[in-house]
Amino acid sequence: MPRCVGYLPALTAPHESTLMSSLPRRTLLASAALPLFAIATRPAHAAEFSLKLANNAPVTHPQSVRQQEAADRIKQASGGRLEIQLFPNNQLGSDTDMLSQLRSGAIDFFTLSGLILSTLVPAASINGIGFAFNDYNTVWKAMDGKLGAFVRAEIDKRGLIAMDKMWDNGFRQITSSSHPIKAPADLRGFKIRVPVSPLWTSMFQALGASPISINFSEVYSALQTKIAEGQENPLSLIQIAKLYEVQKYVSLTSHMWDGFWMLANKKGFSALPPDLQEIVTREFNKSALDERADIAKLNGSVADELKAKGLEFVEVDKPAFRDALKQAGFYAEWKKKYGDEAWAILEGEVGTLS
Ligand code: X2X
Repeated sequence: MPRCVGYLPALTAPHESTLMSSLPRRTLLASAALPLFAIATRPAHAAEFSLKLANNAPVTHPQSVRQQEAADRIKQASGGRLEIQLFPNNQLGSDTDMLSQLRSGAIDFFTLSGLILSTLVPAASINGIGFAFNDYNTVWKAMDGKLGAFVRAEIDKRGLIAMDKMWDNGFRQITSSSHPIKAPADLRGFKIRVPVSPLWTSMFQALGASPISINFSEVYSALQTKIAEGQENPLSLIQIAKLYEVQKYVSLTSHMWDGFWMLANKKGFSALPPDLQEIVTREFNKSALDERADIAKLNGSVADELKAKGLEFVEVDKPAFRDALKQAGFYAEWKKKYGDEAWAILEGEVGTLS
């Protein structure tokens, strides 16, 4: 208090009038200077557009690595005007959460499995039909060709944009912690985690299993705590996400091929100047091809690495799984769901299925 009293009289000292008269000008100067100050302190290279890209893949997965590279090239090619920040590994939530965020515009780009996207765009799961694809040549011919174009047009109707080139996830294989899966009978009552998608649930029900829908963000812990006995994913992901730590056996069923669409919120993407849209499209498509090559390379070595980690590889009666699906009416049911046009495009690429 005494210090305060001592201070205040100084302001009301004889030279008070000088001080007071100078105040309004100083205040004026200060307020006028504020916006200038704000501009001056903005980072020199602040981008004109700052967008968010999210995925469910571990940071070391080729998907995340190649997406970061795309973001770096986009920044460079746009002269720093467009900055894309990558949020990998479910940092922004589960696939289900991120799909909502993409639709609301909270995130701008998101890579999502076509099968999970089918909760919004039913036709988008079509590439996951059991045993439709035998090899990568057929996959890329279809997804870079008529089947992919058909699905992208369906995605477009739902307020999202899918870039031309799909990213590889891979041919999916069944893992188990309880017993080896050799034939469909081994799946009876098997508690298998599947991603959130009607096609996945339907397929494993048709095979006699007890599928449980769980987002990828929860898979490791679901397996660890035995909420699920098994799951199915490509070998590359089983390795990168360390699922071998909580699983004992892997069966090379290759029961479906799964890939990721690079999705954009249509409203947000269309608001970008055309030259930036072109850069983004070009660089994401380029990185998708790089990522496909990475996975192809990984596929050559990953089985040995998984064996070395202690995962036991199981011989399977693959045709028996396909026959079981047929007998359960799986193909007939899904042909009806997709409709004749879509089914004809699929069969045009892979041959007769039903
Ligand atoms: O959720 C999965 O299993 C994953 C990572 O393969 C997909 O994104 C479909």
